[in-house]
Order: sequence, then structure tokens, then C-alpha cells
Amino acid sequence: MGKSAITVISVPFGMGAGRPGSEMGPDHILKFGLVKKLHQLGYEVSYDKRILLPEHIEIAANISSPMKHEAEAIAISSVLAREVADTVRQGGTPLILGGDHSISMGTLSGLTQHYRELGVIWFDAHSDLNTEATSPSGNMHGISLAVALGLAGIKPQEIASGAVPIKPEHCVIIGARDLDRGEKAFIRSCGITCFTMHEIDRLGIEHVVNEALRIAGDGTDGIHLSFDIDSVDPIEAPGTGTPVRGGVSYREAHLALELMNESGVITSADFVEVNPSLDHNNQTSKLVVDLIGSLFGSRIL
Ligand code: B3U
Ligand code: MN
Ligand code: MN
Repeated sequence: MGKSAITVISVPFGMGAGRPGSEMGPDHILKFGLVKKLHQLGYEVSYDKRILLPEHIEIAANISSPMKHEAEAIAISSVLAREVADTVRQGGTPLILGGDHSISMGTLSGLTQHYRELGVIWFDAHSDLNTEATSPSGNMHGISLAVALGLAGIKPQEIASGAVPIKPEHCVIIGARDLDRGEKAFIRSCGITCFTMHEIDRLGIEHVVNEALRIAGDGTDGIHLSFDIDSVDPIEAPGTGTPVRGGVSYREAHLALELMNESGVITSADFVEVNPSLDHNNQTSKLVVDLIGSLFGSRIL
């Protein structure tokens, strides 16, 4: 990441998850010293942007949809997309704090108004590649990457006019270990790269991240990191709604973000799915602050 000003955008929205609590994520991450850490690293930081649901939303977006809170997730994403696009236009680096992972529909729709060939690194225990037709839960956070790729019923252009879909060959998933049947079929057929925990075990996180940076950077004009905290093992990150055992370790997570910082090619990031109501002594919120530090250049020595 370059030393341009960072614009922190809080999105206290949790209706896309199956259980409440992730709407408290941004306030907790800020409370545990994020801004101080970024200042210490030498960045100018603005952190007063907070995306809230508009008072009147088009509830009748699609009444036959099997997805829960679809209209709300689209509405919040539309507002977020506008803020993200404004930030990029003004030369700031957007750092979005969720909230559940459905908000990334907004992040990515906003980014692609500027970055027409955006690369995406999706760090997650899941792939969020269900569609309205394959989702087993009806939860919007499980379809957000499919929406961004233009594969779901909801299209990026409906979230932000002028948005374009991410190309599968520009998209890399890291950390997957809980994939639904429809998601697996899609990953096998579409040209997306997916480094599951199996590949991380075999190849090592350094190799995986370097490959991810190469693939997401090939022919693209920016790289967005979407970091779902459930990618990290629940022993280190218990404060999340859908924990899955066997995740990346504390050190692997830090090394991954340190490598991304060294590469200097990440142009934006979102950190999502922190659920403070499920956390143990705020360890997950504190971990996210430290992980964001690594992404922006914090080092042991
Ligand atoms: N794939 C499942 C579970 C899930 C996805 N994302 C999270 N959980 N956090 C689904 O509901 O689509
Ligand atoms: Mn996710
Ligand atoms: Mn996840």
C-alpha cells in the first residue's frame, strides 16, 4: 500500500448474516485503536464516514427472491458504492470495516466504476459464490462474490450504475474450507483461482499469496483485498458468525498481509464478519486492528 491518505468507511450492517452482531464490528475495531495504529505508521486517516440504511428503501426489489433482507443489503451496498467511488476519485485509499460480507457487493461496485479491470483477493473460509438459486441459507453474505462476478440475479449495475462485473480470471480465493455444492461446481468450471486450506498446507502461505498477487495483478488496474475474519482459525478469531475449524494461523494471516504490503499493489481493502457479541475478551476485534496494521506496513522489527 502506498502512503496516500486512508479513508476508513464504517458499515454497521449485519442483516446479510444468519445471526445478529456483525453490525457492531466497525465501532469495536475503531475502539481498539485502529486509527492510532495507522497514524503511527505515518498515514493521514479520515474515519468519520459511516454508512447507514436509507430511511426509505425499495422493499419490493424482488418479492419472489429466496434471499433474506435482499432489499436492505442492496440499499446499503448502493450507498457504500457511492462513498467508495468518491473516495477513489479524491485519491484516498478506501478501507471499509464491516459488517457482514454482503457489504462487499457495494465495495466492489463502487471500485469498478474507477478500476475497470479490478483484481480481487477474497480471503475467506467460504467462497460466497452461491446464487439465489443455490444458496442453502438465504443469507446475502453467501452470495456477494457471485454478485460481484455478475453470476447472480442481482447485478453490479443495479447496485451502482456504471459498475462492471469482476472477471473470474482476475479473482483469487484464499483460505476456503467450507464450500457448498453449487460453489464447488462453479469454481471448477469458471476460471477463478481457489487456494483452499489444502493448498496452503502443501505450498505454504508465502507461495500462495505471491501467486495470488501475480494472478490478481495480471492485466488489472488495481487489486482489492476482501478479508473475511472467518478465514483465520476460530482459536484466534472466535468472534465471527460462521466459524470453521482448520483456518489460517495467526502468523500465516500476518505474513499474508505483510506480503501484500510489501508488494505495494493493493489499492483498497475491506475487513468483514467481526461479530463482537460472539467474541472472547475482544480478541477478534484486536486481531483485526493488528492485521490491518500489517497490511499497511507494521513490522515486528
Ligand atoms: N455457504 C453458506 C455459508 C456461509 C457463507 N458465508 C458465510 N457462511 N459466512 C451460505 O450461507 O451461503
Ligand atoms: Mn465471506
Ligand atoms: Mn466466511
